Amino acid sequence: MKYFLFAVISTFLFSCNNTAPKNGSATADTTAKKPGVEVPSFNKDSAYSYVVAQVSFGPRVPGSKAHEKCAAYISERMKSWCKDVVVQKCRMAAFNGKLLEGKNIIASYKPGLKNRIILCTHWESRPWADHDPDPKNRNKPVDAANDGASGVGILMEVARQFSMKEPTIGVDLVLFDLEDYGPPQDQSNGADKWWGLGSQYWAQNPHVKGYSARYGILLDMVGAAGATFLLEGISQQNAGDIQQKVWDIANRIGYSSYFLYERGGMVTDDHIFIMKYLNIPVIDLIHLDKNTDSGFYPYWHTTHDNLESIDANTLKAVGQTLLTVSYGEK
Ligand code: AHN
Ligand code: ZN
Repeated sequence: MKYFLFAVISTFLFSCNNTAPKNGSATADTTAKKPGVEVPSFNKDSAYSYVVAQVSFGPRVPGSKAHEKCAAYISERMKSWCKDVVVQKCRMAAFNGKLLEGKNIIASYKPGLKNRIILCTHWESRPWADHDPDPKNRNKPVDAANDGASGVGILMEVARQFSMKEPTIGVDLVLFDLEDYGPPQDQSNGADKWWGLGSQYWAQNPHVKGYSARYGILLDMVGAAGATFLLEGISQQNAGDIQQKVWDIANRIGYSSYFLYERGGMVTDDHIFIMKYLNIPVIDLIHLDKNTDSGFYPYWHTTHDNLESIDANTLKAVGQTLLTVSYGEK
């Protein structure tokens, strides 16, 4: 677990959390019904096709043609499903002195409502596969089918579902740029600030003045075959009640093999900046694995993070859970 960084953020709220499942006998019922709430079926083939489309541009590395084309693709599709889309441009300095041009893409449903939640992920690719087992590959960019495209594919299908049936509450789908441009070696404490540059910008300059939301769910590496979502530590400390609710819903609707009630490490990710600057509790729904050196999904920051590692059934488990959470909120 040596790559986990321990963020010290003094403004975090604390909440008590009991991680025991409320119902240990979740069934394979994927109709996803809560009394009185009809939840549409998340289309996994649709989500998968959006992952394929992104990956087909090539690695979406900041500054590249693929990055520019993919931003246009995502924002055009989102505009077709949502009338309130903002493409927020930002310029951020990277750890290596480079100035990066970023685009955060925000689709807002019922923007006038104060009662709202955030569903977010990052869309761009890491420029270096610095954890590839083969040293020759470590300067190559990452396809980022999982660490990038998977979360976006899911949120695009969520947007398409919302276009057919709006949730009761407001929802912001926020696709961050410039998440994955952190320094190539493990530089332990102090390197946190070089990750999540797009979310740092948005959290300090939200697309709406005085922006707030009840809570957020961040997706990170949510498409691999056999993914395991452990209870990420910073989320547990600061948004334990949200984490419990999401895990309970996932388990209730049949996804207990993905959503494990097992504590994972603490991850420096976009959620910490939303909590720090906007004081909104956010959980990280992230593929963690205790059996890898990194603690992450086995192909994390390698050239093997490509389409072959993606399974539409994992997209379904996460997407159906997000729809059930969203339509269940009053
Ligand atoms: C660190 O490696 C410090 N954080 C991982 C955040 C991340 C990168 N998630 C996906 N890619
Ligand atoms: Zn990454």
